[in-house]
Amino acid sequence: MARHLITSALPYINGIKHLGNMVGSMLPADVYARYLRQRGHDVLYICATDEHGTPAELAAKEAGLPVDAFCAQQHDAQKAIYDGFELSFDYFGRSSSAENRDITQHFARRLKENGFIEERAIRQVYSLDDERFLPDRYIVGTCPHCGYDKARGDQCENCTRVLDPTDLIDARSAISGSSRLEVRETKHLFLLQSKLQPEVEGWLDTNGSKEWPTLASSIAHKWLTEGLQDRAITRDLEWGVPVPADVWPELAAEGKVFYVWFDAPIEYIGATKEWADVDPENRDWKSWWYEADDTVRYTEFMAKDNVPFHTVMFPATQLGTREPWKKVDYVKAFNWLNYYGGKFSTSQRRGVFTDAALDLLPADYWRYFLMANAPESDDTSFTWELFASSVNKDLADTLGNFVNRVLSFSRKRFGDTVPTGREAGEAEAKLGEQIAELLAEYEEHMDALQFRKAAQALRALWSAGNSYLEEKAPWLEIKTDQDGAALTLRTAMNLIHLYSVISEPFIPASARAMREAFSLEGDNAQWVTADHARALDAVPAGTPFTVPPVLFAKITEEDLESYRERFGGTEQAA
Ligand code: B3M
Ligand code: ZN
Repeated sequence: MARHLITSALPYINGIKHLGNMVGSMLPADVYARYLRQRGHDVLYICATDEHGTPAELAAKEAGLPVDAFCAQQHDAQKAIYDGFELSFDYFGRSSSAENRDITQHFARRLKENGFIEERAIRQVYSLDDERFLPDRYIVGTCPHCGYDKARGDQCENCTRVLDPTDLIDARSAISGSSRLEVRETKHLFLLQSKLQPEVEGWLDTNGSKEWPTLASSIAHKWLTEGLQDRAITRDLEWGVPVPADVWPELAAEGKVFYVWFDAPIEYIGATKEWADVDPENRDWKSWWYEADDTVRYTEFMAKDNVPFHTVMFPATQLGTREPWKKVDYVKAFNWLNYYGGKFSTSQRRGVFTDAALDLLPADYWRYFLMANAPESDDTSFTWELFASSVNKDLADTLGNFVNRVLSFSRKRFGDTVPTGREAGEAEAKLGEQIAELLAEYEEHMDALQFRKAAQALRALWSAGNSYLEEKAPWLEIKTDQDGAALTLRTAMNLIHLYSVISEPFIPASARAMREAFSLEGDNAQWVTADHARALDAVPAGTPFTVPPVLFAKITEEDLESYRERFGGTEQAA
């Protein structure tokens, strides 16, 4: 048994997330966490809302709320949606917590003591029309590297290069659009990443970044090849982790706070402490993060634009403390999920948002579709047509129909306990072999965090049940061989139980409904061994069962029509 620390990139507080955000971080992390728990590992899955920074301040202003009240409200709103998606966080914290403030300040103190933070006077962009300093991401312009014309002052969304606002061509304020910008002098703290570069490189090379998916390791190496720049880690904002006055009295008096990307990754630790502070007697945050031994394996989930911060900047921050903080072992990064080939857009509300998705259909439909089509090796597109066909074919026809058909037929012919019938024969032995093989394949992909392939293997397991049923055709068998039909149905019911266990990471609610059809002791969700799977005997003859309501309703042509109308389809593609 290993200890698995899992984090997914912290959803930003400024609004409800779309399905692209969901599939690029939280959902795969949840699937992985559930799988590992079922296999008996000690799992700690931590996430939180990322609450600091300019977008939070601006969104609060727009909502007419003080920023702390806005964040509290939005945190609850996001949390309710994630509960709806059955994300099984061990803790869902807030980067504005006291825990994160303390740990962030601690990090800054240590970095300063070790010579990795320096105070520098910088010239910063001030917008005359907005009457304020403009944070990097509120300056937009053309990327000098790729020519993208909506690049932000901190990073180009198109080529993922990290930028400085002064790099931008034709810079203007993202708030007012004004280009009456002037540069004024002000003091800020800088993280001396250039000094930490060799250590970060050393760490990356010795810590198995070679096993990471290419997407993560290539972005990390590209960043290092370009050379790490020292980076300002403070901002002139009202909302954020204050610069500690004991170390930097002048900056603290000016009200400077840390840059959101400085405190956000530290919140992975902060939220773990929030989790522990709920029940300090029984929960220990330090053993996961500080001097953690080899039994702790740390996996991070994120979309590709977040990779540089996690593979380079956060490790640099950790290394610079000269303290034994746990660093990431495996980075699972995702490409974009598009909406009909164009971008999902939070600001333009283009695409499907997580709240609307849950209003429309149960979480399992989304969970399954998103994971089966996860943008792992490439960007993928959400279309309603693809979604409907995946739900109808895989969930409704292959899995749901199997469950209902087997249980209803058996009840009709043999009553409401699992029928006894004959001993398993050749067909069952063959099925058992096939199931054991497919299960091994499924496990291999799950262990490798290859979710599309895992979903494929899962589908193959569901299909194997259908083939067996078609081959044995108990509805015909029963006419001449009662015991044979009973055996077939008993075997099929054991498949249903097996499916309920192995489908749990993807579709937890439906898996529960399937399992609860059988009156067995305990919850029986623990993973099945190959032998167990081969024997197909978890549900003995005589076990009472019920027929659950239809597991997955099909999406009809009319449904499709109405979704396309409500959410917009191809015509809006950018
Ligand atoms: N909040 C994701 C984003 O807003 C960012 C992730 C932080 S993870 C430490 O793009
Ligand atoms: Zn670019």
